[in-house]
Amino acid sequence: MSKFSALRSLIESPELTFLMEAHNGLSAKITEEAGFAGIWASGLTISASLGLRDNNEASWSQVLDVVEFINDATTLPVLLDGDTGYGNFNTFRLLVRKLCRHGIAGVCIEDKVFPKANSFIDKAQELVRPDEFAGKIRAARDTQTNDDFVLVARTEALICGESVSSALRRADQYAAAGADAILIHSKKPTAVEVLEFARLWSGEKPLIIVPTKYPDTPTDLFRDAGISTVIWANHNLRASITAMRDVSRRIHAMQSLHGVEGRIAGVDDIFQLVDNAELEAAENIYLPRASGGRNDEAAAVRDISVQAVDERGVV
Ligand code: SPV
Ligand code: MG
Repeated sequence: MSKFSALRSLIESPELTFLMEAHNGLSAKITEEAGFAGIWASGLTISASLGLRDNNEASWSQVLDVVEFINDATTLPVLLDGDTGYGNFNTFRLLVRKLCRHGIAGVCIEDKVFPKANSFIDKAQELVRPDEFAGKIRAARDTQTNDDFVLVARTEALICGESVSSALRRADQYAAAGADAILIHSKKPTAVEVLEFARLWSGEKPLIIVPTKYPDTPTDLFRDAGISTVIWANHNLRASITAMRDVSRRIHAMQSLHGVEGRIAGVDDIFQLVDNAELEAAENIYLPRASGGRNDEAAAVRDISVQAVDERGVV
């Protein structure tokens, strides 16, 4: 099964499915190791791991570079957080063409104005006209070069203070324009808004949620509401920030590694995650066996030179 169809089956499956955040190749590998079936390549965490803000400070081609590393590092399908599509319909269709070429299984775009700000930043955010956003969806559909490429339309209507009915109207338009699924985002501390949205949703297309701000809602409530997919959007990065702060502060304070070794992953763990064993096996296949590699070749050249010198009787 291709990564495109793997993501499509996850999103369309009647079972509740989960996508876990990754922001680089390593976090993608850890996500796969944990047992997840798909990856959310988060705009927030990719930006932050580059030391940038979630305001489109990284260009779309820089994001593409990162998502290629993520995709190459794992067998899991990746849904890229494509923000607003990095501009108008034209930049978005260029992105979609590249994503298809690189085997990235899907993209999610949101109906805010470019450059966007993170949904949880406490300041007014602006939506684009729904017909303009629908045009982006249609442009992507006309551009994708794999039939199973997944296109998720995210409405930020609730984030921008609009009503559930306004969010539903937008979602209807996006579904009609060809989106495969609707992501309904909320920053409320409970799931009330998204559950109300799900109750009133036609069910025509699968629903996706990001429960970052309502983390204590029991997952069964999402299941019972007919949600298709839950995205755990930033938890690998946040966990690594906590761990890196802890070890950095400890080593700085102690001026020593004493007591640190047992608390962190070993160097062997790194070798295992990036699959050093595969390179060793490949060396056995592809490097010349008898010579044992470069050092032996260099030694052979030295032997020949010494022999030549001997024969001239210099030594
Ligand atoms: C992201 O992970 O970048 C998202 C989700 O878009 S949120 O940060 O909640 O907007
Ligand atoms: Mg984002």
